[in-house]
Amino acid sequence: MAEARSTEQVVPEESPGAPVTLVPGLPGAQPPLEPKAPEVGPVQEVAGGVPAVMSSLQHAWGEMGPIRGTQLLLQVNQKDGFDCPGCAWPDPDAERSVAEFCENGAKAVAEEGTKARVTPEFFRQHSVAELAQQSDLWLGKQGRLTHPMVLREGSTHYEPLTWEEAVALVAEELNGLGSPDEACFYTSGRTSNEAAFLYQLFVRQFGTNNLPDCADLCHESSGTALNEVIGIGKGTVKLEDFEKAEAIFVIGQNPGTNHPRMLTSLQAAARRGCQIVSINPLPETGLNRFKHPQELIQLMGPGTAINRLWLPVRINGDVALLKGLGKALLEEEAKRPGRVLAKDFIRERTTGFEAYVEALRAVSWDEVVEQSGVAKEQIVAAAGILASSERTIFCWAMGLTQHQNAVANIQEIVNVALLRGSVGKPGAGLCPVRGHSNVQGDRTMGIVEKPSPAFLEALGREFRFEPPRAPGLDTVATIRAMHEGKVKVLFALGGNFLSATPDTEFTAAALRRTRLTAHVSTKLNRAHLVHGRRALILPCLGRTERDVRTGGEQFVTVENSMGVVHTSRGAVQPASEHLRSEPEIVARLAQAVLGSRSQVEWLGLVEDYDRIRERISRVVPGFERFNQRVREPGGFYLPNGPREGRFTTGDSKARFTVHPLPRIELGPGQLLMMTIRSHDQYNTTLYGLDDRYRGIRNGRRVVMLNPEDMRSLGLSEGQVVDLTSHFRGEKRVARRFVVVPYRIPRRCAATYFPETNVLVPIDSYAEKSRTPASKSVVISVAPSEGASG
Ligand SMILES: Nc1nc2c(c(=O)[nH]1)N[C@H]1C(S)=C(S)[C@@H](COP(=O)(O)OP(=O)(O)OC[C@H]3O[C@@H](n4cnc5c(=O)[nH]c(N)nc54)[C@H](O)[C@@H]3O)O[C@H]1N2
Ligand SMILES: Nc1nc2c(c(=O)[nH]1)N[C@H]1C(S)=C(S)[C@@H](COP(=O)(O)OP(=O)(O)OC[C@H]3O[C@@H](n4cnc5c(=O)[nH]c(N)nc54)[C@H](O)[C@@H]3O)O[C@H]1N2
Ligand SMILES: [Mo]
Repeated sequence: MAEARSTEQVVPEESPGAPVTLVPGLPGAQPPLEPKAPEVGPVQEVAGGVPAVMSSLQHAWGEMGPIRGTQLLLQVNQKDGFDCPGCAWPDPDAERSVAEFCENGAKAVAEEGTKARVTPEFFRQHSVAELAQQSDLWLGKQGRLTHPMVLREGSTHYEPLTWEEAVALVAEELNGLGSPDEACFYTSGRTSNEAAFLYQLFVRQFGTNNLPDCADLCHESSGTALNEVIGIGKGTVKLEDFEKAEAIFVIGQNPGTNHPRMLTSLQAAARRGCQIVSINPLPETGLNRFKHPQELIQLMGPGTAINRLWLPVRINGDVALLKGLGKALLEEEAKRPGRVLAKDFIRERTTGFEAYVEALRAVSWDEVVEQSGVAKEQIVAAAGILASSERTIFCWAMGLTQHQNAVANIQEIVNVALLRGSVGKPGAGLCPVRGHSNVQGDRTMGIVEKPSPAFLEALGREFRFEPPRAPGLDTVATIRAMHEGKVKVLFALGGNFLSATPDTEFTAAALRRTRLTAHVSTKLNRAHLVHGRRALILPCLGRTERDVRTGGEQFVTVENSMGVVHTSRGAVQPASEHLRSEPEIVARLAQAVLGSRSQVEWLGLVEDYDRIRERISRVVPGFERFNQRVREPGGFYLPNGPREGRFTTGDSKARFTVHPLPRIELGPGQLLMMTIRSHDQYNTTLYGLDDRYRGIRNGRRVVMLNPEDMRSLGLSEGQVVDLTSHFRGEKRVARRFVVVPYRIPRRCAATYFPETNVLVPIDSYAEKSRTPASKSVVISVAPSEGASG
């Protein structure tokens, strides 16, 4: 790599809100510095409650007005309404309340339903360079995109163009490539099943499997891990299992902020005596106490205690901790033979038990305690809860999937679950809690760079073509290939490719080397401002909006975190008459790019989405009679062998696996940093600048540190520091973060994404799943250069 790897930001002294840029003359790729230091107050003890209600209404009414705001909120997650564009947490199968949303769902709806508009006039007034100086919050608050826009070569401003011109431009670039593999087609997880299915069909007919997606940055580690050991890359529980569980482990997940509706299930469980254990470096508020914003009586009282036990694991200490749980269960079994391990289950339904036990014996308690940072008594207490529970659910999210040893993390959870026979029976199982509302469905529809031969076979048969067999590029590989000039066109169906991916300056340089970057988007974001030789913004309908075709008013379908496929139907007028639905955009593109090379009736398919679903039903297993079944209220469950007690591995057995204890060497003064979400963001979209539960307001450039570490590093509260990441001799710097003392284990640090993505090295990713290790960044902290405090 000849590339200069320092990401030192050029910051003019006199203006703290100034753009951050590496390359003079080019717009900054990172969010600008903040004009003021954030305010830091006490951590909140209770999640939900009146503040959550107030915040929901503030966002909904503020962006949409009281009438439209209320109208939209009443449609969220109703059986005939639209699927919340927030998270992928499922809706109850049976009765739903009139208000089936949460504070952060309300924010997500407000963000899309806003009355503000980004029009051609807006782009005439603001150059790309000017826009790049604005904060992410400001960019989002400008409102919904209304027209297709193009940034021509050498131009400073986006200009409007017609859909015909836009589609022709993409066709010209794609058809001008030396090979179809010189283009990559990214997907973000809000894309519906119908759009995703057409999109992958188009891409494969074009001739490549280059389908990177946001799952690569997210739960890919879970999919890879589970596929290997239970035979399906998805979770095994249903929502109703939460009503039967005797214990629930919540590992590396912050549901109070990212899946608030999960707190409803956890609260109900806690009230009937289910024991909830959280494994997390931080004492996340949602796992502490919860007042349901929809229960008026609750709002007065102290709320429900959620956690029975909190294990403050060190960042990436989970393999050690989970091995500790395994050891404690074995020791308990030795004391009470036949009472702890699920002997019959292990003998009949699993392989690899002996090797696993042997490996556990080879690890000492000292190592477990040292590496996990958790005392033996606490681990034994958690094992006690496991041993006394006949039905245990294990939930996890990004705290486990974004490490170099992420696949091992998840397989160690499976090991512990198998010891107790806790997979494939009611009230028990494995529950990777997904992020984007249809990220799981997109994968099911074939958005994957390494498709199975069976899938390609079925696709080729149905559409009478020969799909490409060579594996395509995932997200990290796409960035590398653009950087090396091998990929020349990046097309993105949703998302924010610049700010969601690791190594911001490296990714920016990669994007700038392309011939075309094109984004199908609802809102303006930084990926529109760091672009190829030409750039396109293609504005689309959102979930909340009516989608009327010649075949009548349409709905789309999505798959939630628990494998339920259901409908989503828009409720309000589109933000602009120039918006097109995602399926239509894909169809028009395919028509223009493929022309007579494709036999597919592209434009006919999108006049009535039943036609797309009909084709899906003939290609994707589990979607038989799709159109009929999805019209049943609440939708239908996809088949899931392990859930039904049938492991779909080659030998029908679940696998115990053995993993070494990971060792991340920290040099003197170095810390391990996780990049996490605040309460006021949806990935790269900022709803506001507060992280209410963690007591941080009006700013995001903070670094949370243990007070003891602050002392030993000579840092004080409120001090302005620079963060440097260290990876294989490379250094990356992010400037001007404010030190916040926090209850976090020693030698650990927490910052918000995407501000610190600049520190996540492009080559630091999980083994096998290649998910960026954005929760294991080795950093050092030093007083900011040129900062007076
Ligand atoms: N409001 C809102 N909702 C969202 C999102 C959003 O941005 N905003 N994003 C959506 C998406 S795409 C996703 S994937 C999910 C993300 O949902 P989460 O996974 O909850 O998101 P993060 O903020 O990344 O939180 C990770 C949690 O893991 C902990 N953690 C970090 N490192 C470790 C570790 O090494 N071990 C353990 N045990 N814990 C660790 C952190 O302290 C934090 O509590 O949420 C979805 N829902
Ligand atoms: N450092 C660090 N990096 C991370 C993470 C982390 O924890 N730490 N988390 C990772 C995770 S889990 C994920 S999932 C990724 C997220 O990565 P992405 O999915 O790429 O990013 P988002 O911020 O969710 O995308 C927001 C944009 O999507 C567009 N959008 C919104 N709704 C729609 C729609 O209905 N249709 C279309 N076409 N566009 C729409 C809007 O224009 C908006 O600006 O980020 C990852 N990056
Ligand atoms: Mo995600």
